[in-house]
Amino acid sequence: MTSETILVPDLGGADTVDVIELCVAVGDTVALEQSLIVLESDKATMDVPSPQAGQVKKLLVKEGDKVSEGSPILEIEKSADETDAAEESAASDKLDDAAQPEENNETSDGVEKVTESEAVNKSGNQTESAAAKSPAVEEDVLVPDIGGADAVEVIEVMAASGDQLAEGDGILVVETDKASMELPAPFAGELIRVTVKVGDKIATGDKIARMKTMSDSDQPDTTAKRDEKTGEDSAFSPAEKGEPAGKASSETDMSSGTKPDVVEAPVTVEESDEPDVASKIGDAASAEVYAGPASRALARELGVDLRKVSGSGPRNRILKEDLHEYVKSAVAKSENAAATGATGAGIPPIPTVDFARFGEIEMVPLQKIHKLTAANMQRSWLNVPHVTQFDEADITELEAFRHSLKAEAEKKNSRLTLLPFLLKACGHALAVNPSFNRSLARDGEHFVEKKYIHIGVAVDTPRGLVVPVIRDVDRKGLWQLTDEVNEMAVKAREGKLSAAEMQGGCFTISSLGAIGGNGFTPIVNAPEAAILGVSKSQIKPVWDGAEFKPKLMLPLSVSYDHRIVNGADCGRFFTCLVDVIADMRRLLL
Ligand code: CAO
Repeated sequence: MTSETILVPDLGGADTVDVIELCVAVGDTVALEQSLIVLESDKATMDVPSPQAGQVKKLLVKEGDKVSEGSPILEIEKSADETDAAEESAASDKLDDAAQPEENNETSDGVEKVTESEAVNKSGNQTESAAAKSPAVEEDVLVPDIGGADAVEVIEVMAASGDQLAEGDGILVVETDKASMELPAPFAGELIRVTVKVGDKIATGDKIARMKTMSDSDQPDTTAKRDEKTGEDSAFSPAEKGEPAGKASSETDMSSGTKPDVVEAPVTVEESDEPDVASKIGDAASAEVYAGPASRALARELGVDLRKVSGSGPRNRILKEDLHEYVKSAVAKSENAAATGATGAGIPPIPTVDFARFGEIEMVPLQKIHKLTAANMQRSWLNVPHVTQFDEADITELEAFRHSLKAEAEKKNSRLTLLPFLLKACGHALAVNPSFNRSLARDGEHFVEKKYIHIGVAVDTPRGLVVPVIRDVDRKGLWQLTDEVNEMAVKAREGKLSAAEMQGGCFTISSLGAIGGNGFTPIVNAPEAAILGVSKSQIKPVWDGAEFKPKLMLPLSVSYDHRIVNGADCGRFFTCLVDVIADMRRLLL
């Protein structure tokens, strides 16, 4: 095993650059071409990939350091395989050299070496020929040498038909697995059309656009335009050196012969009236995306749209930390929205309306109880597959019985309403139909069947809706239930209920009987299995088999969680309930 010091490669003309990111630490095992550090000049970044596999022995730079070509970056201890391969390769190079001492245009890995003039000719991005162009000559713009990458993906189209481009202005942004780069206009002129779209794969020599050259007098002030866009010249920008984009990569030769990743410049997507271009670049027109290959790779992995991320690096460069922050805050936002019921996950939000446009409005703040109710309702509505069944109970005899007890209740300083009777009837129906006294276990594998019967009662208060729970309903007599309901209703209206008094319910009764209505569909108070809605009783003609008789009928509705109980279960529960309400003597059976 041998150690090797990795040096800063050719920086494409930049004197000194900043080390802005260390991608590895001492002891890390790195693969060939794995990013070691990220360098940055005034407006471009570059990953330096490892020229060999091995283990990082020593870091010779830290973030914030200034380095230049040839500066030592780190020491790598080559793996045994690497060392053997390198020795074999060196031996074979010696043999090859002996056979072909000169004019060898290929590197040992078969990549063609391209000289500057050859690159210009091959790429078709002939800056020199553009300079000599006569006015208004149309010419295809081809993909320049992109540093050995087979095919790269077009990720952004930056210019639109009719744009007047200065030499070096970006037309496209392309991306490989590890790097992205702008493909610039090879000469100043008018962009006639872009012939590729986002998602296309393109390679060196492919046509990407057609441009019309301009006479010297028509040429925009390139320097001024460049300054406006990025602040100043890029030390890394191949276009500004009169070279095809990506040439810095193709010509950069590290000590090992491995090329650094393609230079990356900030990408400015400008607004355009051109509809096809607008759709290509998405809604975030004019957004600036300035991120290194490592951040871009992470963004892809996390599924983050970089245009939505604010960069905290120099000149707003998007760092990996920014992506982590973005994801963290997105998760928090969505959880918060779900908790307050503002919007459900994946549910399209209700459009915002400027109500004041239509008349006078007042902003009434939500109390905590409103927020909690909204969140609970939303959670239940979204999670529980609701079904509601309706029926009517004949309460003629029950009401007669209740009224007969009124005087007795008054003596007890109590108020006997219909509700304690309904509690008693529900307690019985739940005991007889235990599937209604279940909840779904969190593991999704079990029902939790409760051996107690605690029933919540929805109470309308000036602050909002609360649901105190009456415990062991099946074991309590009517007078005790009456007292407890009255006491809970008073506490609820005075805002004196404790949290414990609102917990542990198995089933809920929501009575709007004193208020009115023929029927309604109550929302299950999840994780309970069902809820009873009580509406206003009315005298109705009921056929008894021989004649119509006036009966006091109580409209009832039962909403249930169809994951816990099915329609037949509800039919049985409901029949049991209606029967016992109609004749309370059944409680004795
Ligand atoms: N049909 C016709 N009249 C009825 C009735 C019904 N189903 N239920 C009650 N009444 C009338 C009767 O006249 C009764 O007086 P008498 O006992 O003297 O006959 C009177 O209303 C009693 O009403 P109440 O509201 O004082 O007492 P209650 O026990 O019926 O109800 C409570 C108590 C706390 C449930 C109720 O006050 C309440 O807050 N209900 C609202 C619940 C609610 O908001 N549900 C909706 C939840 S989802 O938004």
